[in-house]
Amino acid sequence: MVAGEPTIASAARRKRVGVLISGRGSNLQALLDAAADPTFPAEIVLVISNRSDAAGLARAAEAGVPHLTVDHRDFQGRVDFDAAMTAALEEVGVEIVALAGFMRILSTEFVDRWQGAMINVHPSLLPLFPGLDTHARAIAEGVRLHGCSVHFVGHDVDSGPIIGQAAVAVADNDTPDSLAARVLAAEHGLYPACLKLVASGKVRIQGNRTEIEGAVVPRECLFSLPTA
Ligand code: DQB
Ligand code: GRF
Repeated sequence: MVAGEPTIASAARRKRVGVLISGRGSNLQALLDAAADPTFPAEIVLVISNRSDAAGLARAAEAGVPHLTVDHRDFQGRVDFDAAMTAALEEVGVEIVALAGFMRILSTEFVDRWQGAMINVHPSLLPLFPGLDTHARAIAEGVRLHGCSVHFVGHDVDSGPIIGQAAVAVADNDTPDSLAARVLAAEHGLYPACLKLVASGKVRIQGNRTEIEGAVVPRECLFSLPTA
């Protein structure tokens, strides 16, 4: 430290994040927007899409973030495809992988390599409704609360310790699309908030649960009890 220079409190180096996408990239956009703040503890250093036509690639370009397509069809199998992604992520020193609408199931090898350092946003209140078509299934099951989860990626699809969740009320006249739109807006708030916690080293994995350092949990209930 140089005498006379101002010191910046807790100016820890920002964690280097790689984002994997397959499509629209609205969650990628939420992460890019959050990381545009220099005090955010993570920076997006690489975006990888398995599809060259993913709209999210243009969002990365617009934000000036390096981006590339790793097309799964160019590889013999999942392990080779995943190894190419790991190589690209390692080449730029990625420390945290964030899945954002990435639609390929990841191999055991890839999950092991990024164990505890890979997060995903899923459009349901896990462990309800893993997999696809979550909004239609939530409506079919008649739940009054639906929402989204951010979790560490485990070996089983949409499994792994949950970091945070956001709940959305289901209306009688919701369609899968109308419900998806409100859940998506919740995802855009939840995902950057969870990445911030992970990147600042505040999230500890304890078996299938997480513990958040310094967490003050709100005690209110969120009722979803429609009134006439
Ligand atoms: C996803 C969950 C399911 C799918 C995609 C993404 C899915 O079923 N896609 C159609 C099949 C495509 C294919 O053949 O690959 N959520 N990998 C592991 N664990 C996860 C989560 C996602 C993607 C890959 C996980 C994942 O929790 N091992 C994102
Ligand atoms: C989101 O609903 C996310 O939860 C799910 O895939 C969708 C991706 O949307 N995993 P986008 O590409 O981020 O707009």
